[in-house]
Amino acid sequence: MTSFAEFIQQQLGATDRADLGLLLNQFASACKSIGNAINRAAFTGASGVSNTDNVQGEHQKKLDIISNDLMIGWTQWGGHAAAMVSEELEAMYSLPPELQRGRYLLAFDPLDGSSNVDVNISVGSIFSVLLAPDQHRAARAEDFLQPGTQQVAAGYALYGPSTMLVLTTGQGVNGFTLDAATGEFMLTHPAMSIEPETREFAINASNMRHWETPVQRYIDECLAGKEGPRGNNFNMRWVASMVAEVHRILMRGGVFMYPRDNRDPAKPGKLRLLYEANPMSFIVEQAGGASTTGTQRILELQPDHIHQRVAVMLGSRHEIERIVSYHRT
Ligand code: P6P
Repeated sequence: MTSFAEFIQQQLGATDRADLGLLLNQFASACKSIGNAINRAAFTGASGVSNTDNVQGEHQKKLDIISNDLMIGWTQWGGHAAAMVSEELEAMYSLPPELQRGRYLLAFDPLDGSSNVDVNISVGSIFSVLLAPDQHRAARAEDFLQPGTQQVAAGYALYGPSTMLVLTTGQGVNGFTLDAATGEFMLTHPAMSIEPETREFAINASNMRHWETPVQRYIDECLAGKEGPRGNNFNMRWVASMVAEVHRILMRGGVFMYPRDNRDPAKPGKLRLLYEANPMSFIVEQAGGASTTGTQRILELQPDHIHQRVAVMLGSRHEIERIVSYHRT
């Protein structure tokens, strides 16, 4: 069975992006450390909340901060990172001056779904990699404001019943499972692809009264079941952990929706574009799925802020096409 390091060597070793392969190995090490910190939190006192909020105004868990520190610590030393953006940091993270900078911009959510971590429900880490536009100068925050189509790699770790790493470098999607006996991520899910059809959707139904009409119509039709216009019964899931939802969709199809709602017209959605929507959209499209705001392909959006939020509807292509058609009528 192929290890993550062997796979990266095969996929990138003989290309002009061997340095990206080294960086991805550092991401893999960071995810192993984060998974270990989560698994041992009950013994180390790392459970529970810190007394701080992040830029999103969310109460930070101690593990949010620990995961952020681990993600930075593992990736900043290798000489491949130009700068970083994290859900947990308001400003762009510039590398300490004594460290060698590389050509890759890293954007990540170090612990996604962390509201689940203290109740032992799956959480994850999400990362996105872009090329720095000018490698002859220190990176600036505006360098991160590239459409998702510019990503050179994206991936997530899922800390669930098993710890997995799922990755794309633009050549399909591959899944790796951590072998605790060796500490290696092993290629267990090659060439992952999303079923174009599905009868399963994921949305936080408690927000129903705030949804816009096309979303309300789509969900109502799913809920109407066999007797309704879809002529089929549908199933619903909501884990409140995007990584877990996207992984389920990769494994058995489905639709994940976090639409904009009419509570705050200035707020186009909850999820963040640079380190949640874009990496997950890259992965989903590489696996044959689709990802939209309802009216625009997410990967084509031009970001205007490093913590910009966006509506997200992604998954099985035929269902996403239906949702987009409802936004046109
Ligand atoms: P809600 C986690 O905070 C997250 O960013 C995603 O992982 C998840 O899908 C969503 O928010 C959950 O949001 O409003 O249901 O708690």
